[in-house]
Amino acid sequence: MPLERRSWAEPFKIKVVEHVRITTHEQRERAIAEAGYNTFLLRSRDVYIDLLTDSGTGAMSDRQWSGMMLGDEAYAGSESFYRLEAAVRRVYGYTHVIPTHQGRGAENIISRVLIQPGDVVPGNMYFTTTRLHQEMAGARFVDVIIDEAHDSSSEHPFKGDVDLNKLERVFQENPGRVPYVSVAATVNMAGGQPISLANMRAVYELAHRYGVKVILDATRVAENAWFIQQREPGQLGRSVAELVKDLCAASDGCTMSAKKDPIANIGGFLALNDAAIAEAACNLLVVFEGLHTYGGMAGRDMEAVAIGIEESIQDDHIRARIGQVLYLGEKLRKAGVPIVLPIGGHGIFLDARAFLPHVPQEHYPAQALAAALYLDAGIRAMERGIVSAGRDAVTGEERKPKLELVRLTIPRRVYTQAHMDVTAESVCEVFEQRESIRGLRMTFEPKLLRFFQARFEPRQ
Ligand code: PM9
Repeated sequence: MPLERRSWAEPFKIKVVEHVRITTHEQRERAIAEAGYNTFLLRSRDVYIDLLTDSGTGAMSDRQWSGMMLGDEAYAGSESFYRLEAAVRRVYGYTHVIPTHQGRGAENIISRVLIQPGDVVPGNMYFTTTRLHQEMAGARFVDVIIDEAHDSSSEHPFKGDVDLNKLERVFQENPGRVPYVSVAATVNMAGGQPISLANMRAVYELAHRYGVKVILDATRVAENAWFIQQREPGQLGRSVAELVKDLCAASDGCTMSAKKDPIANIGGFLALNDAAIAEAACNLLVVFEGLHTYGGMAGRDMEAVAIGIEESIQDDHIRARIGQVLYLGEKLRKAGVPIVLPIGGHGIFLDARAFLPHVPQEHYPAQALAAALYLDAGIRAMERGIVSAGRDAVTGEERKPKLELVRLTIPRRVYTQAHMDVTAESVCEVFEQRESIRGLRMTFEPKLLRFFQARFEPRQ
C-alpha cells in the first residue's frame, strides 16, 4: 500500500495524564446557568472535553518541562532570553526579539509604536484583541480579505488571502495614513484558514510600493505553512520550517502568541527587522510588560517557548496536529453537520446560521449553540459570531458578521481520537435536537471584548 494511504499516528507517547470529571445533565444545567450561558464563565472542573481554545492549553513535551528547570530568573540579562532570541532568529528570521507576556502584549506595543490617531489599518479579517489594540491606538480597521472568507461553504483553498484590489484602494484613499498591513496566518475568525505564500509576497510587494509596512500575526504560522505545503502549486515537498521562514520574510515584523503554535502555557513576543522601531518598542515595553530581557515572562517560560518553537515546525508534529482536526471535521461533514469548509488548522467551526436557522442573529445563535453543546455532554466550545464581533467603535451599533460560528478548538497533543469520536457524537446529537434550541438575551455587557465576560439568559 502506498505510504500516504496508510494510517498515521501521533509522533509522541503519553507520559503524564490529568483526570477529567464526567458530570450529570443536572450538574451541567446548574453550571451553565451559573455561568450566564457563557462558556468562558464555566469552571474547568465542570468541563469534560475542553475545546474552548488552543491557547495555552497544549501539552508541553518532556523537553519543554526539563527546559523549565533551566530557566534563568535573573531580572536582567537572563540566559533564557538569549536562548529565546536565538530560536526566534533561527526559525522566523527576524533580527530584533522583544518578549511579552502573551500575544496581546505584543499587539499593544506595536499598535502604540506605529499607529497615529486617525490612521487606517487594513487586514485579512479582524481578530478580537488585535483590532481592539489598533482602535485603542486611534486607528480604524478595514477588512481586505477575499470575499470567499465570509462564505462558510466556499471551498477556496486559501480563504485567508488578501484581496489586492481592496488593499490598494485603502492605500489610495488614505495616503500617508496607513502605518502597516495586519496580516494573519492562519485567519482565526474565518475558521483557521490559510493565506498562500504567493498572496503574502504580493501583499508585501504592494505595501512596500506604497511605503507601508507589513506586520504578520504569526500565532499559527506553522499551521499555515502546512496548508501551503499541501495545497499551493510548487510548494509540495518543501518543509514546514522552510515555508515558515518564507512567510516571515514577506513581512517587516510579527506579533506572536506563544500559547498556540509554540505550545507554551504562557508567553509571546514581538519581532522586528527595523532597529528604530524595535528601540521604540523596547522603551514602551518597560512601561507595560517588563524589562526587554523578560517582557512579562519568567525565565522558565522563555525556555519553554524557545523549545516549543523548534518543536512547532516539525512536519510530523503538524501533520498529526492538523490530521486530528481533519479527523473530527470529516466525521461532522459526513454526518451533514454544517461546518466551515475547507476544514481549518486549529479547530472545527460550526455554522450556527445553518445549524439554527430559526434563531435570528440578534438572539445570539452561536452563543446559544455553544451552551446547548455543553449541556449535552460537557464539551466546551466558544462563540465566534455577533457576540465576539462587539460594537462599532464609532456608532456603538452591534457589528453583524456574516460568519456566525461556534469553534471546537483542538488543543495541541492533549486529546485522543476517542475524544474526537465523543465530540462528534455529541455535536450530532445536538444537531438532531436543533429545533428545540432557543436564542438568548444578553443581561450583562462589558464594554471591551464583551464575549469574555458577557452574561445571558434563555429567551422564552
Ligand atoms: N487567540 C483564541 O482562543 C485566545 C484568546 S480568545 C479571544 O483563539 C490571534 C490570531 C489569536 C490570539 C488569541 C491572539 C492574542 C492574537 N492573534 O491570547 O493574547 O488567535 O496570547 O493572543 C485566542 P493572546
